[in-house]
Amino acid sequence: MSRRRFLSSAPAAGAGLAAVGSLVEAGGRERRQPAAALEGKTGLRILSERPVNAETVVTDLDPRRTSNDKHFVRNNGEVPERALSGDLGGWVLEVVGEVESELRLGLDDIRAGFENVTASLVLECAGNGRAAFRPMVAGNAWWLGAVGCARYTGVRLRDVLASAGIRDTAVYVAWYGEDPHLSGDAAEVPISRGVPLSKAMDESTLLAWEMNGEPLPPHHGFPLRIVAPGYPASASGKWLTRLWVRDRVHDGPKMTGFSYRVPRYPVAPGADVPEEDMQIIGEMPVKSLITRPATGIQHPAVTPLPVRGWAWAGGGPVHAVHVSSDFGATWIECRLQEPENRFAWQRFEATVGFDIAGHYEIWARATDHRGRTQPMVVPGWNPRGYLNNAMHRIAVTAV
Ligand SMILES: Nc1nc2c(c(=O)[nH]1)N[C@H]1C(S)=C(S)[C@@H](COP(=O)(O)O)O[C@H]1N2
Ligand SMILES: [Mo]
Repeated sequence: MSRRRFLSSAPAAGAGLAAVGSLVEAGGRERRQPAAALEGKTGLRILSERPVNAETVVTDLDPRRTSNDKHFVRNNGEVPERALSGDLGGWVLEVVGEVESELRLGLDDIRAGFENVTASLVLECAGNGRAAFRPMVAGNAWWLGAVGCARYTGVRLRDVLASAGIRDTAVYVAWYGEDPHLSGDAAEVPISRGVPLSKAMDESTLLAWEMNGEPLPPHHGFPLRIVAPGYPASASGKWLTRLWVRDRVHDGPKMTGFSYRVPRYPVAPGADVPEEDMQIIGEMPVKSLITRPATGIQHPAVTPLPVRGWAWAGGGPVHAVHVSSDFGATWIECRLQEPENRFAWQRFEATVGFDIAGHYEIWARATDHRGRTQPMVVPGWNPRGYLNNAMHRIAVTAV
């Protein structure tokens, strides 16, 4: 049976999940399915195969660093031929626009020309958690797993920009990649986003060629990508060919309209928001995930249960994480580790106990350095379902 037939005979990815009204993760309902388009990937939950969109199962996010085979994939177009073949021939990165001297750099020029940096960095799709919005919204029905923390090696974007010489007129740094548009029309660009100059100049914003010690895998942007941690992962351009330093906010495909933008003011669920009232998403909100235990487990009521996971925030370190095993009536402060480096996620751990056998939920709630915590319910409905940082809840049966 062909891959296409196999997939079309399967139920729509995410359909079962989207039907789950509760925020409790649907234990046992996960669909893990191999697909030829996801070679090099194992056990991801596939949302679509063309373009490839696949998320990580939450318990697979337990290791400190998300491995290349488990990291979520969010593609807007096709994977470029070059990324599949690994052929660098003819590849250059152009740096153009509001710079003193435009650059054309090969990968060796970049590696040898600037200080090399290695850091563990969280990338989270702004649409992570979209499946829980009601009314439902269009787009990939990400549940919890469109996030990962991998170790990237590259150079600082700011060093490359500085070598080109940034003009006073520069306000935004836009990128273009070589991923073909799904239409097959070479003139069309699937996505071209960017970051404000201040974010481009942040020491943690990288041009990376390595992910967890290996060349960037085909799905993750070979040969070079931006990693702009803290911002929606859509800002982190893959398969780079060109950086365009701009004198205005970039207006490439998926920068404008409703893409990666939210209303400037809180709107009612289902509201019809005028396009001019939408603004670009910047720093991602504080969030956490319980990676152990798995939701749905049975656990002896007399034995304390260790709980752990990761917490992160787009604007700085996480200040505290609390867990509750009584629907939020009482909270325990977790042990919280320092991040491995800026924009790496932070390990939290706690031990919860159960008085009597029965059904429990464990909730986790992180607080950022400004004192903002995760909401208990799905926050701020918006037309495309971005920025759902509701607390993660898992179910445990104490027996
Ligand atoms: N060239 C290019 N860059 C891209 C994309 C894309 O489709 N093409 N998708 C963006 C989006 S929406 C996300 S969430 C991240 C996903 O990165 P990952 O697939 O490595 O997890 O890449 C971003 N960079
Ligand atoms: Mo994304």
